[in-house]
Amino acid sequence: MPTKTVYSVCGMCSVRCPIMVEVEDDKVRFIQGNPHDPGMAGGLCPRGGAGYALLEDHERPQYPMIREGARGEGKWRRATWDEALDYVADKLKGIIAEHGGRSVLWSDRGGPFADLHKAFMRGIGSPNYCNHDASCARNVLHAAKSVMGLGRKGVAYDLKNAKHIVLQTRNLFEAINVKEVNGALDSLANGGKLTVIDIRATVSASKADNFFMIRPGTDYGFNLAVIRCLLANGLYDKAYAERHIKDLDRLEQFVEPYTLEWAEAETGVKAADIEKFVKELAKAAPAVIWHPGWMVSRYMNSFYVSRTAYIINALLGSIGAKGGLPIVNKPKDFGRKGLKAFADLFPKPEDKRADGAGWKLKHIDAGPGLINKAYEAIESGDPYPVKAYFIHRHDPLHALPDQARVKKIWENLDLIVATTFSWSDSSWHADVVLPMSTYLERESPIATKNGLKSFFFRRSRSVSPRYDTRADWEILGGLAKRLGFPALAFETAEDMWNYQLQDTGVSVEDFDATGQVWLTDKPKYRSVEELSFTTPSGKLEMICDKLEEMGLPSLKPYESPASPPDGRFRIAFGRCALHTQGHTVNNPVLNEQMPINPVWINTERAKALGIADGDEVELSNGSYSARTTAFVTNFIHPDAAFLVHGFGHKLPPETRSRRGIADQELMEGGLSKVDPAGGGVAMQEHFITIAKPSA
Ligand SMILES: Nc1nc2c(c(=O)[nH]1)N[C@H]1C(S)=C(S)[C@@H](COP(=O)(O)OP(=O)(O)OC[C@H]3O[C@@H](n4cnc5c(=O)[nH]c(N)nc54)[C@H](O)[C@@H]3O)O[C@H]1N2
Ligand SMILES: Nc1nc2c(c(=O)[nH]1)N[C@H]1C(S)=C(S)[C@@H](COP(=O)(O)OP(=O)(O)OC[C@H]3O[C@@H](n4cnc5c(=O)[nH]c(N)nc54)[C@H](O)[C@@H]3O)O[C@H]1N2
Ligand code: SF4
Ligand SMILES: [Mo]
Repeated sequence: MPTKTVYSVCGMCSVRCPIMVEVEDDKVRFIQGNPHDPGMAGGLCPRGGAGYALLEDHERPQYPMIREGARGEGKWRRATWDEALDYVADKLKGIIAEHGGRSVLWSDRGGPFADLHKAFMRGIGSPNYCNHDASCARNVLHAAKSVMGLGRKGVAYDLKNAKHIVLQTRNLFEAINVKEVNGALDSLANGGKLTVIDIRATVSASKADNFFMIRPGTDYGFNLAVIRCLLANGLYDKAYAERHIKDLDRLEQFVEPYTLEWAEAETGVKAADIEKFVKELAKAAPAVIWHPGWMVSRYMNSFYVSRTAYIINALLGSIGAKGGLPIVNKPKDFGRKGLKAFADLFPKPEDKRADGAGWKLKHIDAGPGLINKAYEAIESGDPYPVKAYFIHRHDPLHALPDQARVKKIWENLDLIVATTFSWSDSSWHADVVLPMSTYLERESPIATKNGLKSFFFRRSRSVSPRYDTRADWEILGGLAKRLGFPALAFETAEDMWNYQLQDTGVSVEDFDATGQVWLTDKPKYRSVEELSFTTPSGKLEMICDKLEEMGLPSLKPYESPASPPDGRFRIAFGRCALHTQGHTVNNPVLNEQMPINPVWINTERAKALGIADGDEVELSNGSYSARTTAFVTNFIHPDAAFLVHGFGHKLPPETRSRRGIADQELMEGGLSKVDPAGGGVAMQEHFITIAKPSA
């Protein structure tokens, strides 16, 4: 029998599902989805279930460490927490005295707990808080803003009530968010349709009514043809468009050349199939979700793929609609007060951001900026020197292309501090490693999940730390105290939570029963009449002035992507259900189930190269090559070579994760290939060879 049931929050990926942890004698016995949350239905994904193996893994950083040898050499000195925090604080004080608070850069993985990190940066006096998103969803965010004014999280995906879900560059059933999976399954069970547009057949495709295997990089052309088909055939929602869409006539003129026949030649999807599909959409409207994508740092025009996805949703009247993309509610929409932000403790720094977001790059959201652009500032010293870097829950050396170039850029830094709970290329290359307790051994700040219904949720400590590790609020509090802004140093987790909860009418004890506090019983939808958008015109904008002012077209003429030259393949990548990015490959339970990432190759292409399923193959971009096994299949487009991201680790402390290929290593010069409108790094603009190794 468990002696304790703890309601908490999963930390095996950035989704952060609510969980229930059964604990006996300070050991985790079982983890499941929080049964009190209707969206979870008690379920969990395989990675969430494997959390206990992370907790007990001795191959993770166990105590604070200070570098002794050269960066990345792996010579460390064990330090006490006081020593390590004093070391970081002293170094920082020197750097700040010489270059100012603005010379400190931070990057993390974003998410609901980032308020604490932003406050820490404000305490230091730096505007340079960045997250990982330039290599994830920045193009989607900027596309959303360019059409709706709202960010991508300003609308929800009402999957459960959708009558037709379109997944374009989105593998919902393997790139998992448990509640989204459950919502989509509910839709399918109720007769909803699913269309998948992908370069390969995924688990999502296996459940689809329509699966379109598209030529890699042609999605923008596909979408333009869909828009033309909707408009030319009067299949769009005219009353909605009249009320909410601005410059529809300019859109209509622009899409004129993009016929279905043109799209067939360009994308490889039959004109008649696209037409049938568009008619199905019009029939299901407005309960349609055309997913604008999640990981779309892929092409130089990925921003326009997402932007046209939002435009299609607008034409179907699904932005704001039940079963479509309803507007997300915040606590104030339910007459409630939100959490008090830690960032409110300190004034907003006046300096401009080093990455240029919001001023040099006026169309780029200043919030978390662009980490790759911040690196350019480290390199050039323009607009000012950047000398210290906190890498928190982020592995940029693995998440961005051009590892060698990034390391070179980092040579300009006087201090690199990594806070992490598992080893990563980046923490191995740091000057100081501050090991964090895993999510099962620490509390986090209370966070808000906004949606059709909003709620607060709390991560509690399930068990005591196995090693000499600390929670992030303890680490940052320790530094804040030493750096002279003790307001961020909370003595206990309760003190931190009480700060956040002031004036909300909610108390810390209210979380004890289920880990969550819902701010309403009923979901709130807005009627078509009630909808308004935060664009300058208050409408959904087909022409976005902010882009135009930067010399970037709102409606960009389509350019055909290059086909792979000289028998090469276009590199493509994505997720699998068993791993999270680069940080679960060494997890003993998950590694046992999937220790390597085979490369997907089309059967005909493989045959021509003499490659059989399961053969060892060598992938090369000319200057870098690595080996893995081949997965030969009809279910991938002949132009593409697909790898699950996250493999190919070479770190000494990790013994299980050496197999497979690091896809990012094959993207030479990739740090500078960036979608100019959306800011996302364009990681699939690279070609590689595949061959049987000669020896
Ligand atoms: N080539 C290529 N590049 C990619 C991708 C790809 O598919 N291919 N995917 C992109 C995408 S979608 C993303 S989101 C990024 C992800 O990039 P990252 O955010 O860098 O990836 P992760 O491996 O999830 O996490 C990085 C580190 O954070 C640590 N960590 C995880 N959780 C916590 C925590 O709660 N606290 C602390 N302190 N540390 C933690 C882990 O130990 C890990 O070392 O990579 C992007 N880059
Ligand atoms: N299990 C698991 N779940 C996760 C994560 C994880 O690491 N593991 N990470 C989380 C994170 S950080 C993110 S960002 C999301 C990512 O969620 P998704 O973006 O849905 O996941 P991906 O697998 O990166 O990419 C989706 C699909 O895009 C396809 N694709 C590649 N090129 C093209 C193209 O040119 N056109 C089209 N139409 N499709 C293409 C790939 O084949 C892939 O199936 O997943 C989240 N959930
Ligand atoms: S999707 Fe899986 S790994 Fe991610 S938070 Fe949810 S249960 Fe954990
Ligand atoms: Mo991501």
